This record gives sequence, structure tokens and C-alpha cells, in this order.
Amino acid sequence: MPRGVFITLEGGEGAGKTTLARRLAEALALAGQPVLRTREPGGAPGAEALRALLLSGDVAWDPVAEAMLMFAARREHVAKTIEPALAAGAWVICDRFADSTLAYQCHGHGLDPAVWHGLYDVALPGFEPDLTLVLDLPAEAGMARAVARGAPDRFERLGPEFHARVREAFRRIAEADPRRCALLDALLPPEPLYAEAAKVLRSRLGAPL
Ligand code: T5A
Repeated sequence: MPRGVFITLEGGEGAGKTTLARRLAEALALAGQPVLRTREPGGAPGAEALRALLLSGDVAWDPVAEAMLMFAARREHVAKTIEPALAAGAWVICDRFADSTLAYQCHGHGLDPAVWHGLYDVALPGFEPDLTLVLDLPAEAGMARAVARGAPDRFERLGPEFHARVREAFRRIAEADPRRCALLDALLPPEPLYAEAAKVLRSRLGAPL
């Protein structure tokens, strides 16, 4: 059984990761490829429990503690969900992964990137995505989508400068690792954005799309 492929989708709030992940998973499944769609934080029972703690908004986490919890959830997710699926030959499409911790906790909230590197080495030694699609969207467009969905609260709580820093961080992550990452214009409507993503999956991974 050939090992599966691990694809992550990254980007700011409302960039369209969930919409694109769903579309890619449907297309791969239609082509006969076993596929698993999952998300972070979460994706395994323990990791979902940590997601509730992290995103409930009741605790103003210390940045190091928050990053540790993100990586604890991630380790649980990889061990219980992602690795078994890859071993069974599935293609795994994951909505956010470790780049989100670098962009949000480090570049957004000011955590020292050395902490991120240290936690990564402990939690996921030698493990990384085969491909990361980085959805690039101006912060104002993300805000407009949040308003259109009637849920601007979290977006507004963090502020426009925070989202601008996160966007810049994702752009730099993609630029620094072009072998793993592809930067996509998330201003594109859903179907053209899917077409761009499918092109990347075909050319880099031989996807049957
Ligand atoms: N977080 C997460 C950290 O701080 N550190 C970490 O390490 C991790 C893993 C996750 C939160 O946790 C933080 C980041 C986040 O703040 P979440 O609820 O999972 O929270 O939030 P997001 O991942 O940001 O999910 P969103 O739903 O906000 O955004 P998506 O998934 O990027 O966007 P999507 O597909 O839901 O679409 C949003 C809206 O835009 C429309 C959709 O219809 C929807 O209304 N849309 C488009 N409109 C126009 N063109 C397109 N191409 C569109 N695609 C979607």
C-alpha cells in the first residue's frame, strides 16, 4: 500500500480554506482517491477538547502556553488521525497546521519563533506536509467576508494590524519554502481558486484531478 499524501491549507481568517478543502476532497474522492479532510486545532478527540479550550475565548492564554497547547493538539492529531490515514494510503487535506502557529502566535502575538522551532522538534520530529497551499487574502477582504457571514466578532477582537501581520507572515512562509508551499490568490472566486489549486496538485503530486 503506497503511503498517502499530506496537504495543508493555510491563510488568514475567511481566506476560503474550508471551502477549498471541501472542494478538493470531493474532487479527489470522485476520482477514486481515498481522502480524509480534517482541521486544526482539532481532528482527534483529545485535540478537539483542546480546541474548545483554545477557541472558547474564556482564557487570555500566555503565548507560550497557547503555543504548547496548539502543539499538544497537533501531536495528538498526527498520532491518532493523520499518520494512520497516510499509512492506509489516504490523501489527507488539513485545514491549518503548524504554519498557523508560526503566523498567529509568533508573528501575530509576538512569541519568539525559537519557541515554535523547539516545540516543533519535540512534537513532530521529521514530520512535515508534502504540500502547503497558502491562501493569500488582504485583511480587509477577510473582514468583509466575516461581516457577510454575520460573525465579525473574533476578527474585530484581534484588530486589523494583527491580521495584516498574519497575512505577511504567511506570505513569508511561502516565499521561504517554495518546495513545500504554493501561494494562491484567495481573492479569486471559489471555482477559479479550486482550478489553481488543482493545477498545483496535478503538477507537484500527480493528483488525478
Ligand atoms: N489558530 C489556529 C491559531 O491561532 N494557531 C494555530 O496554530 C491554529 C491551528 C481557528 C482559529 O485558531 C487560530 C486561527 C483561527 O483564529 P477556525 O474557526 O478554524 O478557527 O477559523 P478559520 O480556520 O480561520 O476558518 P474560517 O471559517 O474563518 O475561514 P476559512 O476556512 O479560511 O474560510 P471559509 O471557507 O469558511 O469561507 C469564509 C467565507 O468566505 C466565503 C465562504 O462562503 C464563507 O462565507 N468564501 C469565499 N468568498 C469568495 N471567494 C472565495 N474564494 C471564497 N471562499 C470562501
